[in-house]
Amino acid sequence: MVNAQLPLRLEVIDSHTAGEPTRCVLSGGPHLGTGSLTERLERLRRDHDLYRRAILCEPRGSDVLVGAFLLEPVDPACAAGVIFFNNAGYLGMCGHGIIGVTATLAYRGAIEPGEHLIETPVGAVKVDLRPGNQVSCRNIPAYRYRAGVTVQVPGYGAVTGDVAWGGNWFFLVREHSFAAANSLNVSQVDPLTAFTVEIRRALSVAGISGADGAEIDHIELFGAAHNPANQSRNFVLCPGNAYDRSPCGTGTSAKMACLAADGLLKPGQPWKQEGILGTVFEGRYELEPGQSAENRIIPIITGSAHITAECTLIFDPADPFRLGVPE
Ligand code: PYC
Repeated sequence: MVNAQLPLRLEVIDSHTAGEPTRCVLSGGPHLGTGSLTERLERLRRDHDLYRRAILCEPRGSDVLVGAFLLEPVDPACAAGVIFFNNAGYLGMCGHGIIGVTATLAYRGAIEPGEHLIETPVGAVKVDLRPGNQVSCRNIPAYRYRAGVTVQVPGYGAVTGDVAWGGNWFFLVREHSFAAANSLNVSQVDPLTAFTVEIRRALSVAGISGADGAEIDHIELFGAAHNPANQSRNFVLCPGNAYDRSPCGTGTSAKMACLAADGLLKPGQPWKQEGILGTVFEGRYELEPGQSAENRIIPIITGSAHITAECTLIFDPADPFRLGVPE
């Protein structure tokens, strides 16, 4: 780790999507060379992880922030490439983040309303920017990997859920005591976090993973929507133990993949997913030619973002926490 490589200043734009913040790094990030975004992500993780911590961790950032490095895309048809990161590591895709990045590109005058492709390490997504920073994102394919998996969670008992991919790996739980008590409320985030952290630990101990042994790093609980206009409410635990303030774009994608696999949601049918703050992502899905809803779906997630800051991060060489508070 070469600390001298961190610049003195970095330009960022902050936004929030349905309450969940995104910090977009416009320039001055590490030189990651050429190659696919997956290759560049590996270089970032291996050689330049100090950027992630310095930009996102305390005292400059917080556990809640998701970062987005803007990069040159490989495919010239794409408007930008992006690698998402958080206090714990890197994300394949990020639904609220891609909406925030799209709003940021529009704020900078880099894109006009209409359709654009944005490259991520897990594939290109298509965004449709409309007035008011309303963005629909045609996500990468989502699918349910395993249905009805039961895990023994110490202190809580048996918990059953589905394992699904929506751009990140999720364990999705419908039946739990918080649903019965109708308490997917912001006042309950401490017990909800404690419960979901234990579920994630239990999945890891039991060797329950996504495809190819991938870690299930997001846990999603469902309950009744508070607003009858919506279909469901969720609580989502993110990898670094923060909870998603938005309804989680990749989590809503994973949810629709499970509903589609169970025959409970048809192509084109709207799914309004309420998050823990009551904000909403509107989802629907399409099928690729030759695919059935049991295999994989193409989720389309709509939400809107607001720009909250345009600023310069300063990395004072004399600052003992220049690289973030050590974990
Ligand atoms: O919206 O996909 C999402 C997301 C993932 C983690 C935080 N937000």
